[in-house]
Amino acid sequence: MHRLIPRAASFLDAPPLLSTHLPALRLVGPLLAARPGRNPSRLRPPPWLRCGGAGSGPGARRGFCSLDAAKRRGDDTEGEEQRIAGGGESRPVLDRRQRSRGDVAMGSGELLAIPGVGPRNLKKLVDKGFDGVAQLKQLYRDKFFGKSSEKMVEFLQSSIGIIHKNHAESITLFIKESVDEELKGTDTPKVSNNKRLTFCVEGNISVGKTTFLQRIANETIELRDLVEIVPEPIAKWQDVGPDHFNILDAFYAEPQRYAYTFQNYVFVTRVMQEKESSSGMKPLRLMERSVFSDRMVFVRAVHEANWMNEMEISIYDSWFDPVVSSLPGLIPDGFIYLRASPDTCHKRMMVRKRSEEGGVTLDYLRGLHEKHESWLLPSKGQGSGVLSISQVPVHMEGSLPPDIRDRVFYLEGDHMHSSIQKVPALVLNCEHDIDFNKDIEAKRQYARQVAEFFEFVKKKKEDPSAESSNSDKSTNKQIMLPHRGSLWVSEGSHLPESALNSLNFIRAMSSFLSA
Ligand code: TTP
Repeated sequence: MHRLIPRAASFLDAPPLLSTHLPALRLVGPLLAARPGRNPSRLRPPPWLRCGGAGSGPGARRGFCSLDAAKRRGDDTEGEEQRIAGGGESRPVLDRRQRSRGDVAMGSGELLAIPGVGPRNLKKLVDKGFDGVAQLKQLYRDKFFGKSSEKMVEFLQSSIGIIHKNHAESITLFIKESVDEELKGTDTPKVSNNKRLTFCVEGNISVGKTTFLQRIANETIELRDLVEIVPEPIAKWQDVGPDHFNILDAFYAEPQRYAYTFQNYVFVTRVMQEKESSSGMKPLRLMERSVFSDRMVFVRAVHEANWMNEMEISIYDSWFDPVVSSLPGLIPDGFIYLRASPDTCHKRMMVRKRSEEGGVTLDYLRGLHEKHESWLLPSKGQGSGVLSISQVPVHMEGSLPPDIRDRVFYLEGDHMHSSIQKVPALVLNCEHDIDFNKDIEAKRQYARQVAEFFEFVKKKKEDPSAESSNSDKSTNKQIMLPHRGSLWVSEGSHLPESALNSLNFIRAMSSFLSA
């Protein structure tokens, strides 16, 4: 949204030297990848440039159209040693493969079809007992299914001895896609769906949720194979029915008239979207917003502004609870709160200039900010009206990686919606603008933290008993009381700004560029 940067994105993981040549690389990516000495993983073209039609196997889906191309990439990955001395050219792929088959176990020849496996890596794999693709797939299923690809990459490097990270990445991707393909044809989707986790990305208007999802979740090795992204259905709000009504626009033009209608439609589109995205294969589903931000933030705001009257809020609440309770897919396993000041969000909103939002004031954003804060951040207020959020239980803290230890909170309290009691929330500081094209490290740090949070939540889910037996060890236990019309409110004072500053999770992010 704001600050959307032209999508040369998949190259962003390339080292700076390469990234200075992005346009050229994008145009000739596949050709370059077929040349010896190039690094195919880094030069992989973005998804929209990949070839789709040539075959349906994993090799074909990897972006270079055919198994031959995939083989070329594998060849290429150990390209230096394959060059004909002095000539700077490669031998035909088959020559090399035929020769190498003589050197290693016959059954392992199929491993050479994996991009990233040339004679040297083949030998290393065989030496470690991986005689064929089947063993690698088994390894993936046993140890890495549902985890970040990075884990298998690390394993291939540290335990098998594959030196180049891009080789390990290529092998991982190939094996992962092969297994995913196989699972599609079996009844295992159910299994993987059970294991699948859903996180919702929250934050004020214009904070950067869409950018976060596109640039961080979609384009980093830590996350891209792991997550399926479900963007907010704004397009549906802008184009309703055969007459193409724009209900977002109608709401902002006449909020009193359309607040209820709009919030109702927002909810309906989320339900439809949840259904549409529910059969995905990837272990992590990242959704932009949730029915809970609708309720905890926007419905509260429009009610406070008297744009929704008592009757309307009562009607909303009368169906909200029962519908949410009957649709477990709407309830996330975790929240990721992108946090920035209302001023920053306002500036970003001005830059992006979404036509419907011309009348959205800084004050309105301040109100939304407060509501996000009281919902997703720890609060130290006392007495009535205090939203309860706790630090993670002491015994769980140890399993939180240091990077995110201070930024994970549990939502809980007597009047928190029962469906999201104890759901953890990761708070990420998004106050500073990041140039995602330049600050690759910042981008990867975001991705790493999300991946770590994902691992943490996954572990927690696998061992829920440990948590419940220790839930009394949570700290900061407080109660949030309902306000008129059973709206959730928080009147408690929040943690002091100095404490929140400790949420500055990327100190290294000093090189942010301003807008
Ligand atoms: P956001 O959901 O905040 O989406 P965004 O595109 O602003 O996010 P970002 O820039 O961070 O990627 O809001 C979309 C628009 O819809 C915005 O004008 C606020 C409005 N809206 C409501 O009025 N009520 C709601 O319940 C929701 C979810 C959005």
